[in-house]
Amino acid sequence: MRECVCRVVAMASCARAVWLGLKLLFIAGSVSVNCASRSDLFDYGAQFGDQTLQSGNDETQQVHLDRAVLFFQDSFEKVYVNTNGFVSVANPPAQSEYLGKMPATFGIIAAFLGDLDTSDGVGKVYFRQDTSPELLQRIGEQISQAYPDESKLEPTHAFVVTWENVAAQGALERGDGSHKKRNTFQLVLASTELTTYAILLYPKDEMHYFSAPVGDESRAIEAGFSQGQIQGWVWTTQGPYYRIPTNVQNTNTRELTELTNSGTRGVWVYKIGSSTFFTDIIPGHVTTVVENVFPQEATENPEPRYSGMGEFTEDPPYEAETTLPELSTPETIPPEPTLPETLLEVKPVIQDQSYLTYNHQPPRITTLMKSTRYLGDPGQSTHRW
Ligand SMILES: [Ca+2]
Repeated sequence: MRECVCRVVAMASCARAVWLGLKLLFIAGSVSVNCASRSDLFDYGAQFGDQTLQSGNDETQQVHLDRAVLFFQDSFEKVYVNTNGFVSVANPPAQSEYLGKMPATFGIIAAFLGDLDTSDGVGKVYFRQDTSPELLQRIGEQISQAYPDESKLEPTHAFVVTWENVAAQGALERGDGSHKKRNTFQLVLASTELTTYAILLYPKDEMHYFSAPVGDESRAIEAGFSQGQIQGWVWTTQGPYYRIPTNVQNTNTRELTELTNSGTRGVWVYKIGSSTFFTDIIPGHVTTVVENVFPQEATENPEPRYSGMGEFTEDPPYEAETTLPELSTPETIPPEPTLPETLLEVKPVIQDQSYLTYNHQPPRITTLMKSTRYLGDPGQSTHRW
């Protein structure tokens, strides 16, 4: 009898261990699943009608838009796509004039601003205007998810720019393996008649560096919206600058892939311009992510981590990738194994006349017996019945 109970306890322990292992596996998977991946990017590439920016270290392409974009309180019918991770509303100067000098003196939407390079032809920069209903619907849903308290948005025009597998300048020549570090990210400008939004997507598994050279230094990548210089009647002033993702100075740009303001890690949504009164960038409101694989409480963005510029120079290790959520005892106990040995012990007990006297229901008795055996106390079980 005691041997049978030991076998049952061992089987239960084994099942519990397997359950814990599976839960750990799923939790680890859910952390990765809930970050944006390349498949979360909006469609791009030649098959979707994209144009390709000329390969190079500092290439710019002017694009005439079918519908003007609104940036802060101004309207622009032309934008400029550049190798170095940005779209601007004015023709940008040579990269030496603005790299490492944000906020720029010209209007710029900097998705991932640094000295990037597509000279080897491996990295590419795609862009297109798109008004297909399917794309606009998906964009509208993404924006509405970021502003749940506002009415459903229905954009009428989208400008999609994708930097695919772009390397940092100099990485191709250094020969230290850093040329294998390539980033893929995307910027979408979506407009209605009254408002323009920017969606920025940073797939975690496609982002492998967060610094780039400026002169002899390695500097952190910058991201943000800068209105540029504003010409007044008497003098020129520098317009507002909003730092992506959370407008905090010296933000660790790795947070671009880990946090969110739209409900999906690595996806950021901002209202960047309006034809009506507009004073500053308005970020999305949804900083929580609902875990989909295992039902868990939503996780909230931690307080922004501050760090000095020096920390960015060698891409410090990022601990979040190896830190898993704390495990707790599973809420659901694994199914009890079948207990043929236990049922054999029940037979003489059921024949006891005391059972008939109290008119207990057999299924309940069986359940109680099995439960008692499962707790591993054979002495109490046989004594009671
Ligand atoms: Ca460059």
